[in-house]
This record gives sequence, structure tokens and C-alpha cells, in this order.
Amino acid sequence: MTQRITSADVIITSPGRNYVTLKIVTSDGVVGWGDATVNGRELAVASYLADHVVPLLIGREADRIEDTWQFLYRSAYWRRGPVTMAAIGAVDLALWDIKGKSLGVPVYQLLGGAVRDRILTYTHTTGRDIAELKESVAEKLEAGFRAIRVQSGVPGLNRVYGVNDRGGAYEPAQRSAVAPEEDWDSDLYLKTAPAMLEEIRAHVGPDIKLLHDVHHRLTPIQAARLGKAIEHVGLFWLEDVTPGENQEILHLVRQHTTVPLAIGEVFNTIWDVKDFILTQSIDFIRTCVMHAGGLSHVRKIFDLGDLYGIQGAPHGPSDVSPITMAASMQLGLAQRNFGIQEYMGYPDLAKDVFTTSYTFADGYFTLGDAPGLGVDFDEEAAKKYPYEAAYLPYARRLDGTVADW
Ligand code: GCO
Ligand code: MG
Repeated sequence: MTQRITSADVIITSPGRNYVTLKIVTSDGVVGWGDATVNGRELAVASYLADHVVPLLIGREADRIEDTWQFLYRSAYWRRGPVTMAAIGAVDLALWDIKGKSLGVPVYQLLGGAVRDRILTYTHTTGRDIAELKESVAEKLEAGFRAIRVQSGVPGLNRVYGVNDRGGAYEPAQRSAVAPEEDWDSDLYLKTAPAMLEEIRAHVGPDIKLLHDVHHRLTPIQAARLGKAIEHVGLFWLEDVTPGENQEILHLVRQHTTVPLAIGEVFNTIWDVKDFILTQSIDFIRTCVMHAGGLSHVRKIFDLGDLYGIQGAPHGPSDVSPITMAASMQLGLAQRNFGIQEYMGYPDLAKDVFTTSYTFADGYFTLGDAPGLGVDFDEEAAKKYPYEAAYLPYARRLDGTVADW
């Protein structure tokens, strides 16, 4: 029996941070959940969905996931971009959730079944200086993580990416009416980053996987220099070394260093990342299973990567909701060239709204047998946390020029 979409609602809630959630209900009474959170631009996606997509969904066959994806992508005429693709991604996740629940199976079963038993995961560590970073590292190792991203303050700069200037955990967006400002100077960073990474490697020993995110800050030749300088540290990856718009240039970086390169969290379609992949300039492709159009599309990106030994490593900061995280893990179980999942963790209040079925132990996540994506969303709890304006920071160089963030 064909089940049709009878309602679709967009819910904005802020349990510790803003999340945009799409709820789709079918004529069989099946509820599917999708995530549509674009950090710092939440209301744009909510409007795109509520004003332009929801009216198109009512009455459609809920089981036709690929057809709905193609329809939403091609019928808009205006293509790609984070707002459009996150909205399509939210619909896609909700429809996979519905299909799984309707058939009584977790989504990974529909993607071909498990090719692995558990999902390697990395988390974030941060400190204003190396001593504080070591404490943060110790805490995450204690929690069981065996792969960690390390970010530290840069002497001479007050506020930098990945570090809370008041100490403690880092959260990219800050609740405020204006975008907070950070500092940047590539020379100061390059002077200290290699020593910081060396010291952390000596501290954790050879077996812990270490990752580092440059957050699009360097010029190509600076990136090449950094890669060379830290080769002996044995990083699992160096992320976003240059602004991603110039895809060809990573080829240059690669000619100078064997440090594995990861990139792609800001990109939303296969067309936006294909050059990195086809020129074999990277080792990990980091597209997010929601921001890049949902499971239906990211699967294609990862399959393209698989032709060249490039591994999928989906974006997983606190700014994509547990619905996206669960979808990522469903893909992680079924996708052969899945490399690692980012898991930054969530504010405690988020647990009041989202209930997940994935569990963590010894550096890996495992999925249970809950049908669909395996996430529940408590609409009553969500009402307790109204939207609060929040912005990502941006960075200025020491001379006042706006830098890449
Ligand atoms: C990462 C990212 C994030 C982004 C954030 C922006 O690798 O997890 O760089 O921390 O900065 O998602 O909203
Ligand atoms: Mg990143």
C-alpha cells in the first residue's frame, strides 16, 4: 500500500544550541525525523523548508526517496548551496527514517547491510595552551576515545578557532546579536603548531590517532610547509589546510607532504567536491550527511571517493543534530570506504529533546536495531527551548583584514 506524506512541520529548538528539525508524517501514521541545522543561518533553512518545500511534499509518496530528491533538486532550478542542500538533506533523512520504520529495520539494512561491526570515531580536545590541551586530551582518553582532534591557542593571539578563550569546552557558535571576532596570524600559528603537535604526540604515545583542523587558514605554500614540518608526528589527518574553493591547489600541497589531507565539510554536492576526488588530492572527504543533501547524495560522493581509495569521514560537530549523527552512523555501518566519524558531543540539554540509540565504547560507536535512523525527538521538551540568535565567529588578521574562518 502506498503511504503518502500527510504533514511536514519545521521545529526550531535551542536546547543548549539551535537545531532545526523536520517532522514528516505519513498516511500510515509513520513519523520521520530530519535535521536541517545550518549553524548561524538556521532560520534561512527553516523558511526554505516551511515556505517552499513543505507545500510540495504533501500528498507525495513517502517511499519514493530518490525521486523526491531528484524532484527537489532539479525542480528548484536554483541549485546547490548550503541552504538548499540542507533542506533537501532534511527531507531525505526523514524519508529514510520513515522507510526504515515502515519496514521495521534500521536504515543501514536498506543501504546493503553492515560491512563492519562498529564505527571508529574521533572527538575534539582543546586548550588555551599546551598544558590545558593535555588535560583535555587526558579527559577524552579517559572517556574511551582513541582518535582525537587537537587544537590549541596560539601565543600572541587572543581568540582563535577551536579554543574557548575562557577555557573549557569549545562551541563554535555563540549566542549573541553580532558575530564574535577572533584573531588570526598565519606566521604566529606556523611558528608554534608543529611543536604543539609534537608535544601531544610524545604525550599520548604512538597508538592514539591524532587529527588537527587548520580551518581554511593557510595559503597553499604555507600549507605545504606545515605538512612537511609535521610529517614525523604521524597525524591521522590534517584538515582544511586551505580555503576549499580552490580545489586544484591541494594537488600542490600533496606534492610536498605525505600527511593525509581531509577536506569538504563546507561543500554540499558531488559537483562541489569532484575535483578534489578526481585529481586524488585528498585522503578523506568530509561532506556532512545532512548539509550535502542527505544519505542519498552523500552515498554517491563516498562511492566516487572509493574509486580512488579516498575515505568518507562525515562532519559531526555539535551543530548538526543527533538525527544527522545517527544517519551518519547508519551510513558508516554500510559504506565500505567509511573512514572515521567525527563526534564532538552535545550540550546536556540536547539530551532532553533527542533520544538516540547509538552507543559508545572503546573508541567506537555501535548502532542498535532500532528501526529507521534510531532517534526520537520530544516535541514537548523542544518547546521549552526557544530559538536564540547565535553567530559563528569570524577572524581578522593583525592589520584588521578579514581572514578566512
Ligand atoms: C569541524 C568543524 C566545525 C565547524 C563548525 C561550524 O571540523 O568539526 O570545523 O567545528 O567549525 O561546524 O559550524
Ligand atoms: Mg573542520
